[in-house]
Amino acid sequence: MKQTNILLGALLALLSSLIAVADSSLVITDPWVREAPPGADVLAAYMTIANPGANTATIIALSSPDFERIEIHRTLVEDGVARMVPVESLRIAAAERVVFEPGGMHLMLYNPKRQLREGDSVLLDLQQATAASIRVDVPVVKMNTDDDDDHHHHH
Ligand SMILES: [Cu+2]
Repeated sequence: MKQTNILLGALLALLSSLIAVADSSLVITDPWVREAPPGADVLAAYMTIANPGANTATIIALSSPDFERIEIHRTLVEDGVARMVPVESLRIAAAERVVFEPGGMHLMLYNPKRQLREGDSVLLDLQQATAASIRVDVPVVKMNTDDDDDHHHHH
């Protein structure tokens, strides 16, 4: 009987360590999609993605039932001119976080399949290289035009 308990304890310890390794979930905070004028064929989304795990996480693709295509963009300023550069895959080191914000990194959402207004929400799926994909429910928010620092944002 005592032998059985020891085995059971060892098995439980093994299981919990396996679960700890498999749990490499990213933590998404403050996600929002910026409301665009009616008929816009591209919208931008912002969020903070933190990696509380012990391993580097890599986002290899994003998709959404509400958009045809999603790209990760970095904003580069060269000679005073801002331009957007697609990022093929996004690596987030252990205990690091990546901030997507107006004027910086952002998600580019192409060809919305419905009109999106403030108060709506969209689903985004973040596909990871070595972990399950993450589904995020993202509200559509109207950005205050007074602090519009995103005027370069034309395609
Ligand atoms: Cu962009």
